[in-house]
Amino acid sequence: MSTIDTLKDRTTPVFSPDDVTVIFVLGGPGAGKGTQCERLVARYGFAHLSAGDLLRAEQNRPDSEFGDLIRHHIRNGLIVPMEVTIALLEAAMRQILDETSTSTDAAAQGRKKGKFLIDGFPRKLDQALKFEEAVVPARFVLFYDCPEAEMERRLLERGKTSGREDDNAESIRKRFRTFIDTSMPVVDYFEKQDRVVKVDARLKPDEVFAITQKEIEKRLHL
Ligand code: UP5
Ligand code: MG
Repeated sequence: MSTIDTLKDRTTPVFSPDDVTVIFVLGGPGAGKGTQCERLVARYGFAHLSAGDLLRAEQNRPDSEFGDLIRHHIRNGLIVPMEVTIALLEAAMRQILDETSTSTDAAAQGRKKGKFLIDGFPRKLDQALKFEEAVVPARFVLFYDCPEAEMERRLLERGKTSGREDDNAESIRKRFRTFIDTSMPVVDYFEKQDRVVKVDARLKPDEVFAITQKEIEKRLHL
């Protein structure tokens, strides 16, 4: 991942917000970020980049030098050093932007226009600052607000079949702690800039999506 070497010193964004629209999708573990992103992709043709999914894929890549580091952090609900995550996100964005797909379906059109949902990132303030400085500033944050008891219920239920190494009671507890201590300050940071769209994530998936659609359409003039 050559981006890692250049990221540290880079102080201007590699992508222009004129060409690339980024929405950060945040919320606690199990709040429903992935579920809602899937629907947004189907409806509006966003490209969906889940930081967690990208890290899990890198962890499982046989030649990766970061496999053990990522596994350790994910199992313990810790935040992987930002250089790794930002490099993965930037590479995935570049690949999508470079795609010369001739497909005319909505998803491909959206990807060509560079509309990205960045799911589960930034979850630490240094990541937020660096991404906006060196990759591209985000338009706003979509924040799925859900009580811990409901998130726990969902994750334990999913854990019966997901195979995710962090869907167990102990990892879930650690993920919640990190979310409160480290990730909520990111939401507060954007909130102070009036850049947070808060959605009640306790409702049924369809209801959460209806609210999400209203907010997205208003802000992006869709
Ligand atoms: N479900 C969803 N919506 C529902 C609803 N409205 N009502 C009832 N059930 C609902 O949903 C979770 C479960 O709930 C599913 O079974 C779903 O059907 C149901 P999902 O949409 O998957 O929720 P999501 O918020 O995406 O939960 P996820 O577990 O993915 O959240 P995390 O934020 O914990 O996981 P992520 O993959 O983003 O990160 C994992 C780890 O990677 C982190 O803990 C960290 O160690 C590492 N990481 C970094 O280090 N840096 C990063 O930048 C990102 C991740
Ligand atoms: Mg997810």
